[in-house]
Amino acid sequence: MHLYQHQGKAIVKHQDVFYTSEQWAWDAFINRSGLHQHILSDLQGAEQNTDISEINEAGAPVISQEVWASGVTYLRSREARMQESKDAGGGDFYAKVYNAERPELFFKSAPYRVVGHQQPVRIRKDSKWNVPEPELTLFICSGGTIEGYTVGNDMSSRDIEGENPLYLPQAKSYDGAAALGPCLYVPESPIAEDTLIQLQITRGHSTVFQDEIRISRMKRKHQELVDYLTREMFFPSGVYLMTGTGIVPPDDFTLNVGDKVSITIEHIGTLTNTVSQ
Ligand code: DO4
Ligand code: MG
Repeated sequence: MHLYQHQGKAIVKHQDVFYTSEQWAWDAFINRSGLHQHILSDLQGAEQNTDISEINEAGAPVISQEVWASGVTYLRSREARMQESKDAGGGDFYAKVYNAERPELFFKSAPYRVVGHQQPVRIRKDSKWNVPEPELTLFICSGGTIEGYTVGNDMSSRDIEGENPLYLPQAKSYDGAAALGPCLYVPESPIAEDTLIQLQITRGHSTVFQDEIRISRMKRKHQELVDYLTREMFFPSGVYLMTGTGIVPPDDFTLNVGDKVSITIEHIGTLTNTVSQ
């Protein structure tokens, strides 16, 4: 089933039927262990709705949830970071974290900075080298279990990140740097290991970059990332965790204002954002 956030309430799409209820305040509705089963029982008393116009106005599937992110979980990300930071002597850090037991986890966004499907993502005015990072994003409830998935874009300023690894928070966190959507996918069992992630960047009428990768290429298990994230932190309304990128455009590529970034993850949907400044 797919959950859309509209004006703070959840709309459920299940077997091509939409369900709504005034009772379904987003934070409380999604923050339950065994969410899929809970929703199946909620649907019994809910109103069926054939008017799907509200879906087009759905916001990011976030009200009070922080967004965290994982780094260097795919070989391609390790290679790209080593290359961009080699002059700063930062390359070794990325090789080490790729192989270390402890993953790289960083704070990506407060909920009020997250943008949804069809809203603009931003590139920083003080950066000249920017890329989107298409990432499967986990939803973990306050009990610490993975309850759903969404599509994430971890917008990144590669020149700032490459200048010094200590600049990572500035390369990763700014207004419009985190996009999530278009919905929260809540399956009965964990998402398939061969799930495909696709990225397409269009400029005017041309595709200027596209690539794809399966989540089976990720070095770490989802549960491993979640265990580290929740070791010493409690998230009262649950939390989103981006799982890292396996797609990085070549080093001569940077996003331009006006580019359209579309990220599709099988079973979930497509998150599309236009780049602004
Ligand atoms: O270590 C820097 C950031 C890594 C990252 O965002 C990724 O691998 O997706
Ligand atoms: Mg990333």
